Amino acid sequence: MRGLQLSALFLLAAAFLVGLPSRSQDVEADHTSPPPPPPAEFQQHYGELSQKLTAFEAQIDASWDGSLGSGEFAGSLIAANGNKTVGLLGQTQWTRITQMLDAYEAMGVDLIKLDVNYPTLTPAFHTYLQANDPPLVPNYTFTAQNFIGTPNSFYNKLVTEIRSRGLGVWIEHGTLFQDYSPTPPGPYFADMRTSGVSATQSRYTQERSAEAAAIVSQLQPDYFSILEEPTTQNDNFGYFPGSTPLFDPNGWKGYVQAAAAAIDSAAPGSTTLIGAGIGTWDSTTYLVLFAPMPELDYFDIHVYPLRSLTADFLQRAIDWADYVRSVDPDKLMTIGETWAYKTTAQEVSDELDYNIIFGRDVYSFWEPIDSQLLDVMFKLMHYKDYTGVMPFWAGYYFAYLTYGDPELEGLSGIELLTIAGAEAQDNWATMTLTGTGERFRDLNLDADGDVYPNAMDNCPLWPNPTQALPNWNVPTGDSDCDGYPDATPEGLKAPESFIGTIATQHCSATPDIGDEDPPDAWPPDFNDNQLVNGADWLTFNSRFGSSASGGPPYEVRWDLNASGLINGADMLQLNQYFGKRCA
Ligand SMILES: [Ca+2]
Ligand SMILES: [Ca+2]
Ligand SMILES: [Ca+2]
Ligand SMILES: [Ca+2]
Repeated sequence: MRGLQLSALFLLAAAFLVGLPSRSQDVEADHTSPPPPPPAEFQQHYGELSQKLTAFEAQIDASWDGSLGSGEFAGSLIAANGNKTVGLLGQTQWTRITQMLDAYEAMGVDLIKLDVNYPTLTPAFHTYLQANDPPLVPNYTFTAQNFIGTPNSFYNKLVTEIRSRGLGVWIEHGTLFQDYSPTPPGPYFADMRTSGVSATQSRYTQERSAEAAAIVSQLQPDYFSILEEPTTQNDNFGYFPGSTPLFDPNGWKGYVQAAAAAIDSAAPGSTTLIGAGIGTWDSTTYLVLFAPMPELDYFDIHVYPLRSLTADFLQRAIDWADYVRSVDPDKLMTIGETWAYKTTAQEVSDELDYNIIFGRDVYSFWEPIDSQLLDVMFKLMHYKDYTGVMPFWAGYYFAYLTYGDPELEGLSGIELLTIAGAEAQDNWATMTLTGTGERFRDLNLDADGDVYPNAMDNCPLWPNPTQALPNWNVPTGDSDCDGYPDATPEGLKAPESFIGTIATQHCSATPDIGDEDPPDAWPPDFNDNQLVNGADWLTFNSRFGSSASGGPPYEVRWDLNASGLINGADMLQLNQYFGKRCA
């Protein structure tokens, strides 16, 4: 199904997300206002995606017990996209990369994923480029050591930088895209193919597995994906006469074995987890071949289209995890790339115009879909115990464009991506997030340290590692779950912002009476002894009947319903807490 090779082109387009000047500096990213509704042109698309995500999320909710595994989201380091090759080497790009790492750290991300593309690390490729006068940067020195091999080589330096921040490293090894790299590999691959299928396979295996060995032995990533999307690798390499691909599925299995052996030999005793995998649109032949391989610590999937007319690609993320573990119970599962692909099921089943499809992602009206995909991926990760999940199109954490903006009229998908990418770059430098970026952050940050990230914690500012609630009613908007909302009244309850208590603290620090300076933490506990009883009730006596308009002894601290009066209605609120303790 040709349409489903699209994800390869997602990678390609990512090359355009970084390092290019903004062509339209006055196009504003829409990161403050709520996203607009989908325009008529995309209502069908939006409706199908929303319906599919909602149904799948409900399916997980019905089966998952809500407990969290060890899985974590990875930040997609698009600033260092491997297709940039020599474009990665300058100081300007280094600044962008470190700014993106700064942003990820602030968003609570602990694992960074990057792609490295064959033949960027292969000396013979650089020799070929030099001998064939390619359109490269002036004064460029043709050597693979620009990228790996010394402490100042780009990838050595990058991994050192990531490690120095205490972040994990996940590297996926792919193949450069023919037409979209500043060091086009097409002629090099064509030259290789002239030696015939068998000799080409041998040389490809030797060169690429040497790169894999260098990556693992020198960079020591936590995860190394030897291979993903094998059909994309065939496309990128180009075909022999008669449309013969570089490898068939068994040939790719042989490549994975050869690369794993080269890694073992170069990095004996390495603790890097080794994986390989396929897109959920790829043939299950690969699944059956790879699942039992002892060389692989993990099986990886890419998830882009949600469904076609005949296939449910999200469901495969459940089914394939179950299948792999039925074959090898010790095998880990990862999702190396995902994003919701903005198409109808009909379009996925038909041929697609990639340039048009890419351009769709840029609009802010998709924000609820992108955010919901993140929620779904979080739940799927913990439900099926995926150890790592990387949402791919990280630029949309930082900027979207506005649909209908006249400045964007008539632009191609790639042009739209370029503009959105430049906006994103500016915004990650200043830590400006879209709603999607805020959701990603809140799915990573765990403010109260109880393992549940803020977005999935029923009490984000009260440590409750079992998610058990206190034995009183918790209104909406009550982050510390002390019974009073943070900032917006709920029923008869004034918010803590009105009462003057601490909206981020559930309970007083000690059980001693009156030993803590105001403000109090728990509204019904007036003497900060972690207990609501008659002593708290008695504090009303001297203020009873006072009003805001009449002045003292009125104090907002006792006006628990914000009525402007301190009376029986406020005292009655203590009933539901009477005799109860906070902790
Ligand atoms: Ca938490
Ligand atoms: Ca909590
Ligand atoms: Ca409080
Ligand atoms: Ca008390």
